[in-house]
Amino acid sequence: IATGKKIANEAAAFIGELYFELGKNERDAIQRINEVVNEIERTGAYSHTSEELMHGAKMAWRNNNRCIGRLFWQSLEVFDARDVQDEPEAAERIFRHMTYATNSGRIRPAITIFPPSHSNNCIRIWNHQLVRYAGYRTEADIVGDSSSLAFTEVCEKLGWKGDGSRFDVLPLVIQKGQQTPQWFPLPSGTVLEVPLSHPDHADFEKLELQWYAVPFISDMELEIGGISYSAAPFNGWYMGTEIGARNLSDADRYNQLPKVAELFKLNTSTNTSLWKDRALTELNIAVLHSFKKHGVSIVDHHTAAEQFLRFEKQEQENGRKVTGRWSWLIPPMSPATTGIWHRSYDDTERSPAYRYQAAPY
Ligand code: HEM
Ligand code: NRG
Repeated sequence: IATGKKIANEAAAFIGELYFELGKNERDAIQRINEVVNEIERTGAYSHTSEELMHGAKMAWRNNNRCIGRLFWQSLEVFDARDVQDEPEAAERIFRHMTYATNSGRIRPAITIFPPSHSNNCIRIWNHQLVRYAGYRTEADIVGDSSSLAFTEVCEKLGWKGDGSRFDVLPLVIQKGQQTPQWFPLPSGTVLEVPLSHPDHADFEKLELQWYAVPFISDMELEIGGISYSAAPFNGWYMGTEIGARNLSDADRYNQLPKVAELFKLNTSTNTSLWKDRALTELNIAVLHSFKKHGVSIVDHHTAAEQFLRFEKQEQENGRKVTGRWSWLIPPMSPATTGIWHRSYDDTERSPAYRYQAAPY
């Protein structure tokens, strides 16, 4: 009863907000709230209409304090997969999402929403992102992406085996209820990758670096009006620094700054040459150049920050407050060159929301 009361309160708040935002009739809102409260009393939960699901997923993006890409929240494509009954069917919907979103490089933001947590058909995707590179611990060091070490072991225990390269794409791992998870290789056509080159240094290709085109976050919960969706993978496009200033450059990830410095013959014997900063700049130039060259959507951090300031203005014009987490919104390169650096943000979390959930392994 207590949890029913909590869901009902959250449902009422969400539906009130949705009807107000979409400029709908207040009496209809009250009627829908009554209907939902009844359903909760009868069954302990309620089912979202397509409109509630679609707008709720968009609101959750708009509410995410850590996301700099929120200007485009209204353009999210929502795939309703609440009818999915088993793991192979879920995998098939995911592949369709990936093909739609990748769109040969003209990336389209999208989300696929699977049955809610209270459903018998509830599923959980074990991958952190739908596309990620494996990480292997060898005697000497780590090959591949160190942030995938634990999950790579899980995949191996399930029977998957990678080639052992630096860029092995991990399989999709889906669990229904409390059953043993099933794994599926990603069909080659669903994964677009970009080999990295530099606009004015031909030898950059010798580093043999690459990254995948689309970030699909697949381990976060989507909560809308008190209903939790434990599988709701979503994607936008990359901001260049995510790849160039973190994934490929963090010392505990691909650690490529010393390699880039060597290629550009920088003086690595002293910090005061700022070789790390110069290497970081060249690497990030290569990321943006390569994505552009291969026709894959990407945004640089200056443009993304400008877009975020436009988002703030747009929200203000619509009478909504913008919340944000400053430490995540500022880009990891030259942050003080962006307007975000010079502002402060209220980090209050609002619902609908994308939230972290405990790893299933
Ligand atoms: C976080 C950019 C689309 C939801 C972030 C981050 C960046 C970013 C740079 C910080 C990531 C990090 O530091 O690891 C973008 C861009 C998009 C986009 C350029 C292009 C359209 C989306 C979409 C959604 C979304 C479509 C959901 C519908 C989130 C969430 C986080 C986040 C939930 C926090 C992730 C976490 O806490 O690990 N975004 N985003 N973003 N974004 Fe976006
Ligand atoms: N930094 C992570 C991805 C986090 C989400 N970033 C986005 N999301 N751009 C990485 O793989 O580097 N998105 O939905 O577009």
